[in-house]
Amino acid sequence: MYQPPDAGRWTGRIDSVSDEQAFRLHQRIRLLDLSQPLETVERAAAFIGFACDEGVRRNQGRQGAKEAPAAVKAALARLPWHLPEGAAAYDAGDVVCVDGHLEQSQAELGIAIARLLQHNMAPIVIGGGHETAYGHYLGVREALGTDARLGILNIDAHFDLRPYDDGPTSGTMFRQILDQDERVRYFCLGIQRLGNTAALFAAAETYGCRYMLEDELTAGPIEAAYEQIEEFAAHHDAVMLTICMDAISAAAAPGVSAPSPFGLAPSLARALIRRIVSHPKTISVDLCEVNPLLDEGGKTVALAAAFCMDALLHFRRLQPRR
Ligand SMILES: [Mn+2]
Repeated sequence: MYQPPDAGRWTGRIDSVSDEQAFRLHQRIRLLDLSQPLETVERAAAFIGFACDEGVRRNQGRQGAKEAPAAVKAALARLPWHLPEGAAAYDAGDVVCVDGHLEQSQAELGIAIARLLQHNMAPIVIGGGHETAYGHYLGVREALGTDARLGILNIDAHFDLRPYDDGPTSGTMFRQILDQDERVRYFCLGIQRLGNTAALFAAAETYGCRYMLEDELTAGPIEAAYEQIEEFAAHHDAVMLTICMDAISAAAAPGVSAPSPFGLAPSLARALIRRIVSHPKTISVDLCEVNPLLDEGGKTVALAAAFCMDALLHFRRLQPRR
């Protein structure tokens, strides 16, 4: 289920072969094969793909998100390199889902993410349907140990708190996590009133979820969101961020399973991502639900790549020591 990184994905325009100021990500990316022994590194992040949309299929959504890791990495490759001196970015390959074995592939993703964290690398997970977030959680919990208080921040139009009596899907992850782990709290940013039934709002209440609606965020000021994020992080030992691209306005992100006509403006989501990723307690990020097959002119993929690059540039652990 694990595929080592493919050097062939990291290609693009070359302005100079010697002037590092002119380099793009494809000229600086390092390949990391997780089937080999790893070294602990300083100031590094690693992209890992989760080529899976079995959860979307089970959730009766529109499939295609399994194509996102390849598409988003190809778009990332072309972006300019702006990391500070001494910081490194790796491509750690992809975990794929074979024959609909969602649960096994989520477990495999968890193992990969735990290894990255244990070797001091900040994971940037490129989903996949939002079921990616469950594998992401498994890896984070494994690396943290059972006692740590983990805060999950989700930028999403949906709670993803559906019952999973018939098995996990792309709409059940946070209910699964909250049912099994009393050391987790969940905060969702960008919820759409029309994207969730009254039963799901009731489930959010029952599970003690904190949330901010999209219209509340859009009305601003953004400092109100920053304050809530800060207060949430203060109650936890570590924070993981998960980004569901359907939280973004359908005008900017049409390439998703469930587009949101009134989704967040990209610049507002970017501000939230920067704020969360630069928080010292944030250890790991995923970005999910990009569907290249439904995209228009590649704009959802380009936006996803920009968000991933923003995460890379804002991780506290990649900054120079002061
Ligand atoms: Mn979601």
